[in-house]
Amino acid sequence: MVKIRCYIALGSNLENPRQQLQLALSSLATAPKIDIVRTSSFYQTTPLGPQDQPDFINAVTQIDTSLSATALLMQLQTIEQQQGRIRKQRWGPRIIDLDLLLYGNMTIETDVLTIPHPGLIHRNFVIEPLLEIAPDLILPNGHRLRDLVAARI
Ligand code: ROI
Repeated sequence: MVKIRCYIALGSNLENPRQQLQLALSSLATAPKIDIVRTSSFYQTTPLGPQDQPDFINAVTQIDTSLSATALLMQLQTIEQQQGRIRKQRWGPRIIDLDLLLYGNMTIETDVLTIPHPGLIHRNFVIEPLLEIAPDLILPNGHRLRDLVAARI
């Protein structure tokens, strides 16, 4: 079976964020057709957006999956819902956020999914854990993430 290497960003700043990340990781580990390869350290980060909310805990995990990108996205949303996340308030605090960053070497643009995730190269709370577990990562556009970050003004 063909397995696609993917990266998922995890973030939480409500209701014991470290525990929320652990719970999401164990749900991923037991989900069908998903193998966790490695997971970054947990990072405590100041909120991007409104500052009147708790610090976040962020991490990135690398998985291999035989799920389609859409099926994987649905699985991530199921896990978010299991952990009591109601709806995505933009810029607001959240119990758990699971963002699909990369799906193999593919570029995807549909109504529900943009891959690579548009926030990927702009958000330090994603870049730092991602480079920890994949220091030589090459993006679908052929650029090395590390080089893009180094060139950023
Ligand atoms: N800020 C940080 N530091 N980490 C996040 O995961 C995060 N997620 C968000 C917003 C509210 C934009 N800010 C964040 O959705």
